[in-house]
Amino acid sequence: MRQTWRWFGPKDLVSIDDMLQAGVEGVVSALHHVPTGEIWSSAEITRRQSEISRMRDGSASGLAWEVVESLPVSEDIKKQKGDWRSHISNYKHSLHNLHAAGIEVICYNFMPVLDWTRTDLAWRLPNGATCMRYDHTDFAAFDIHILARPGAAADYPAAIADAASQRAARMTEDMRAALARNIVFGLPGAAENFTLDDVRGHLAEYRHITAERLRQNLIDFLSEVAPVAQSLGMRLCCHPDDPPFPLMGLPRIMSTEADYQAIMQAVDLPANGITLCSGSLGARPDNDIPGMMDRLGARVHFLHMRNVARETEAISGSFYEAEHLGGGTDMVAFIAAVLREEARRRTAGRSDCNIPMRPDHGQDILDDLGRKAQPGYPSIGRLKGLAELRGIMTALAHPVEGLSL
Ligand code: DNO
Repeated sequence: MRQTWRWFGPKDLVSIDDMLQAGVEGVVSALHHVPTGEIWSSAEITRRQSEISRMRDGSASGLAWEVVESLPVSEDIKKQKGDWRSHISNYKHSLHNLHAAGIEVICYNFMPVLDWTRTDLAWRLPNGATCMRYDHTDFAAFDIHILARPGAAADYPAAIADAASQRAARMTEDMRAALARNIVFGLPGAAENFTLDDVRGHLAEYRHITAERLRQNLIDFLSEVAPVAQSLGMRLCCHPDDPPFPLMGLPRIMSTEADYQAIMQAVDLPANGITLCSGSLGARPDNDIPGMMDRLGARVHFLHMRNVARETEAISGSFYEAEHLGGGTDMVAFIAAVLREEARRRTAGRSDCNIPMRPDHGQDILDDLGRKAQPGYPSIGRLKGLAELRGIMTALAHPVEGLSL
């Protein structure tokens, strides 16, 4: 596995030096300032590469931009409206420019309107650390009473809708504003920052888009871009829905193993691949992450390693972001499955037998607290996660374990 780290660019509180000291081998980044749908120019790509290549004192870092997360897919492409055809052609153009710069792995997602979302960005744990949390009742309170989406109450079990009404009635204006901000105003890496009215407008446009339609739109997009990626030797990898269930009445189509299987089969090219995010997928009780790695591994081009603790067995339910080795996913089994896949690739002579992984998210601990880094992306919490994951990787690959890789 290639140990990578997400870097949001020069404004990131984590420096290139910090990443090196954390033992990072490669960098995951994106041109967040380029509006979604526009071409990523060679000049902008080169600028980011040179920012990554230098330490604070100007010496060479030895680090390179290895994974794009994300080259975002526009709402127009997802809905097949407006400028979608020119956005697809711009997407291909960006792929060419990234290829010319030597970058091969491209992550994206196909979540309608909202990218990843949480209701609480700094939930206090008993030890004083904080983490992100998704509370389904709070989300329902937002959906039914703050966004006031017509018909929203019917999308929740009666007990959740009732509890949401009681909670909403007790919320002050400040609490309502904070909840709305957490949910829709864009977490790090999200392609858009929406207002409530923007969201209402988008929801109206999705009224006639069923899950089947959205899946077809993804297939149409991939039928155009995956052959380009394939011919350039690049690997596209779709990030799962986070959380992995429908929100605000919108379809979500990359939430389960069956979802991935359908898309992999529909555009059956190695370049049409997967970002296996154990944290996103792990929020559903019916997703078996090590099993998915075993069964879909040949197409997994990027790994997000993170854990969540589910608070209910319901498919749509509350969860919080646990420590990397805590929570519901068996990380040792997951990492063992990745190592088996890498061994298969080595035997097959594949050049991509070192799959990039990054420690995804982290709890805010120690000096992270009060530092106001990007939500979910503290330096020490992630460093702890990476160190723990690296320990497992090292142990499982060690000959004394007798694991013949
Ligand atoms: C959250 C991230 C997401 C992810 C995009 C991929 O921490 O995993 O922002 O980058 O959904 O397109």
